[in-house]
Amino acid sequence: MRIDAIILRELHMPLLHPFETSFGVTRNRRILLAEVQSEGLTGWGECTAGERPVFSGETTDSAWQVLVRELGPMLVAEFPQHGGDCPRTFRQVRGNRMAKATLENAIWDLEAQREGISLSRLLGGVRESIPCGVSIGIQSSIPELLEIIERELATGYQRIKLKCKPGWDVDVFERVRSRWPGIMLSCDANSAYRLRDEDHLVSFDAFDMLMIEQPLWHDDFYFHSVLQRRLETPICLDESIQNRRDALAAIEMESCRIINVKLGRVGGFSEAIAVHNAALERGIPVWCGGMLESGVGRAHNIALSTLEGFTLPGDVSASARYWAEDIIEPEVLVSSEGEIAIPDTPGRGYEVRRDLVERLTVRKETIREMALVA
Ligand code: OSB
Ligand code: MG
Repeated sequence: MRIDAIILRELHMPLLHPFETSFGVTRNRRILLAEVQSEGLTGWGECTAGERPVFSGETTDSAWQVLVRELGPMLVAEFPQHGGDCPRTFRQVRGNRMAKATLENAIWDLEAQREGISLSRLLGGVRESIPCGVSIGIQSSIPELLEIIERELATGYQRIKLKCKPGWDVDVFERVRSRWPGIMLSCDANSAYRLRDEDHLVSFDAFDMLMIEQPLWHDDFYFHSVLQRRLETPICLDESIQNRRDALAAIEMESCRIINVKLGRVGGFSEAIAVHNAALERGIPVWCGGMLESGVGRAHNIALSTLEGFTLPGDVSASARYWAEDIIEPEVLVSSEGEIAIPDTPGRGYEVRRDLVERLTVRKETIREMALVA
């Protein structure tokens, strides 16, 4: 495919509710979108980097720089036939996986449109609907949290994930479990604990959770394997898994029994599929994580979640949990059974609302192939 232009945009989108994790509070998202124009078609990609380098080292600003100076020019200089060609196009650039995923995922969207099939089908998806869970941030009081859980369960969500940190853990779990003994429950520490907390973490076993997500360091496998030997509850790795080799190492070392796959964190659809395949071959269930995405990233997460190994409910939930107005049409809707139906129109399956995107845009830059000067 000839790439005619890449248009980068930064959008300011206030979250409906502040989202608090062990590393801080997010109130306003700075969403970076890439629109890739090719032969009359338009593919869209979203960068999942945060506003600050606290989940990963990348940020909206760092990704913008790398896209404008490095990845954008590399992509327009080539004629990628497939989304799967992008890792080779970008191979010179180290790291910056969220920036890379922004463009790679847009090329997959374009490819699906060119082939006239849904993105899910192009990826090899097998599901017509996907099971959904919610990730609930740290609240200022337990009663407030209980009210939110009650509402999410009434909406139909199949799994409740509680963000936790020292001081917001066992007391919270106790109250939640005594009120809802049977729900599918998990927690996510985003690396808030250390080895000295080992006995404390072992006490989480009392709450019969589906998993404990990323309790220790963001870049660790070994100490998670030491902890997993003492825990009955499966550990799920998020931050630690940056590619297929990491997944293999973590599985081999028994650092985890479940893997969270995030498109941005692993660098795009190609590597996400590779992580999924490695886990599936070894009997390790995976699920799709979320990064407070707008509709574009959400559409990609939905397509990814249709792969065979995504057997657990993901953090892929309705647009209305995050935004007063999402930038796609239709919005992402979740059924009363806690499922999202997979669209079967060509490409990502959700239209981008250009008028709204334009209104939310605070910066814009177009990358084209450099004109040859005679
Ligand atoms: O660790 O899964 C995480 C949000 C931002 C950064 C990291 C994480 C999260 C979430 C939110 O848990 C998931 C969502 O998009 O709802
Ligand atoms: Mg996580």
